[in-house]
Amino acid sequence: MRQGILLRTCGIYVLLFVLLVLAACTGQREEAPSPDKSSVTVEVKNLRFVPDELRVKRGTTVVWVNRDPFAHTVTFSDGSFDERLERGGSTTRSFSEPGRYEYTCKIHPSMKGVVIVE
Ligand SMILES: [Cu+2]
Repeated sequence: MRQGILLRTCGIYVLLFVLLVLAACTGQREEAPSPDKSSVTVEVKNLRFVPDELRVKRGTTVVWVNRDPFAHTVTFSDGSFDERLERGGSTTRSFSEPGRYEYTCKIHPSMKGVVIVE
Protein backbone atom coordinates (compact mmCIF):
# COMPACT_ATOMS: atom_id res chain seq x y z
CA MET A 1 0.00 0.00 0.00
CA ARG A 2 1.31 3.45 -0.90
CA GLN A 3 1.28 6.22 1.61
CA GLY A 4 -1.18 9.08 1.18
CA ILE A 5 1.51 11.77 1.15
CA LEU A 6 3.30 10.10 -1.76
CA LEU A 7 0.10 9.83 -3.78
CA ARG A 8 -0.73 13.46 -3.11
CA THR A 9 2.72 14.66 -4.21
CA CYS A 10 2.48 12.60 -7.40
CA GLY A 11 -1.00 13.98 -8.03
CA ILE A 12 0.25 17.56 -7.85
CA TYR A 13 3.04 16.86 -10.35
CA VAL A 14 0.62 15.13 -12.71
CA LEU A 15 -1.76 18.08 -12.46
CA LEU A 16 1.06 20.57 -13.19
CA PHE A 17 2.16 18.51 -16.17
CA VAL A 18 -1.36 18.34 -17.60
CA LEU A 19 -1.76 22.11 -17.19
CA LEU A 20 1.55 22.74 -18.98
CA VAL A 21 0.58 20.46 -21.87
CA LEU A 22 -2.82 22.14 -22.14
CA ALA A 23 -1.20 25.59 -22.17
CA ALA A 24 1.22 24.50 -24.90
CA CYS A 25 -1.56 23.03 -27.03
CA THR A 26 -3.76 26.09 -26.66
CA GLY A 27 -0.90 28.29 -27.86
CA GLN A 28 -0.51 26.36 -31.11
CA ARG A 29 -4.09 25.79 -32.20
CA GLU A 30 -4.09 25.81 -35.97
CA GLU A 31 -7.67 26.98 -36.38
CA ALA A 32 -7.04 30.15 -34.37
CA PRO A 33 -3.82 31.74 -35.60
CA SER A 34 -2.62 34.53 -33.37
CA PRO A 35 -3.08 38.03 -34.75
CA ASP A 36 0.08 38.68 -36.70
CA LYS A 37 0.67 41.29 -39.37
CA SER A 38 2.56 38.74 -41.46
CA SER A 39 -0.43 36.38 -41.56
CA VAL A 40 -3.65 37.05 -43.47
CA THR A 41 -6.77 34.88 -43.48
CA VAL A 42 -8.98 34.08 -46.46
CA GLU A 43 -12.34 32.64 -45.46
CA VAL A 44 -13.88 30.03 -47.71
CA LYS A 45 -17.63 30.35 -47.32
CA ASN A 46 -20.79 30.20 -49.41
CA LEU A 47 -18.76 28.81 -52.33
CA ARG A 48 -16.49 31.87 -52.39
CA PHE A 49 -13.01 32.90 -51.33
CA VAL A 50 -13.36 35.98 -49.11
CA PRO A 51 -11.62 38.16 -50.09
CA ASP A 52 -11.22 36.77 -53.60
CA GLU A 53 -8.47 39.28 -54.35
CA LEU A 54 -5.80 39.70 -51.74
CA ARG A 55 -2.79 42.04 -51.85
CA VAL A 56 0.03 41.18 -49.49
CA LYS A 57 3.64 42.08 -48.86
CA ARG A 58 6.40 39.68 -49.71
CA GLY A 59 6.91 37.16 -46.89
CA THR A 60 3.26 37.08 -45.88
CA THR A 61 1.61 33.82 -44.89
CA VAL A 62 -1.93 33.34 -46.14
CA VAL A 63 -4.29 31.06 -44.20
CA TRP A 64 -7.38 29.63 -45.90
CA VAL A 65 -10.11 28.52 -43.49
CA ASN A 66 -13.07 26.50 -44.72
CA ARG A 67 -16.31 27.78 -43.16
CA ASP A 68 -18.55 25.77 -45.46
CA PRO A 69 -20.08 22.45 -44.33
CA PHE A 70 -18.33 20.62 -47.20
CA ALA A 71 -14.87 20.25 -48.67
CA HIS A 72 -13.02 22.63 -51.00
CA THR A 73 -9.53 22.81 -52.43
CA VAL A 74 -7.02 25.62 -52.80
CA THR A 75 -5.42 24.84 -56.16
CA PHE A 76 -3.01 27.25 -57.79
CA SER A 77 -3.08 27.57 -61.59
CA ASP A 78 0.71 27.19 -61.84
CA GLY A 79 0.54 23.81 -60.10
CA SER A 80 2.72 25.00 -57.21
CA PHE A 81 0.16 24.28 -54.49
CA ASP A 82 -2.88 22.02 -54.22
CA GLU A 83 -4.49 21.40 -50.83
CA ARG A 84 -7.81 19.90 -49.89
CA LEU A 85 -9.78 21.74 -47.23
CA GLU A 86 -12.15 19.52 -45.31
CA ARG A 87 -15.10 21.04 -43.49
CA GLY A 88 -13.60 23.26 -40.78
CA GLY A 89 -10.09 22.67 -42.10
CA SER A 90 -7.37 25.15 -42.92
CA THR A 91 -4.19 25.36 -44.93
CA THR A 92 -1.38 27.89 -45.15
CA ARG A 93 1.05 29.08 -47.79
CA SER A 94 3.84 31.63 -47.54
CA PHE A 95 4.66 33.93 -50.43
CA SER A 96 8.28 35.01 -50.73
CA GLU A 97 8.30 36.03 -54.41
CA PRO A 98 6.36 38.99 -55.83
CA GLY A 99 3.78 38.08 -58.43
CA ARG A 100 0.19 37.33 -59.23
CA TYR A 101 -0.97 33.92 -57.96
CA GLU A 102 -4.32 32.74 -59.25
CA TYR A 103 -6.08 29.81 -57.65
CA THR A 104 -9.37 27.96 -57.79
CA CYS A 105 -11.28 25.12 -56.16
CA LYS A 106 -11.07 21.87 -58.12
CA ILE A 107 -14.43 20.71 -56.75
CA HIS A 108 -16.21 23.97 -57.63
CA PRO A 109 -14.40 25.50 -60.63
CA SER A 110 -16.50 28.66 -60.46
CA MET A 111 -14.66 29.56 -57.24
CA LYS A 112 -11.69 31.75 -58.08
CA GLY A 113 -9.22 33.78 -56.08
CA VAL A 114 -5.94 35.59 -56.54
CA VAL A 115 -3.10 36.56 -54.23
CA ILE A 116 -1.06 39.54 -55.43
CA VAL A 117 2.34 39.67 -53.74
CA GLU A 118 4.04 43.07 -53.83
CU1 LIG B 1 -15.04 24.29 -53.50
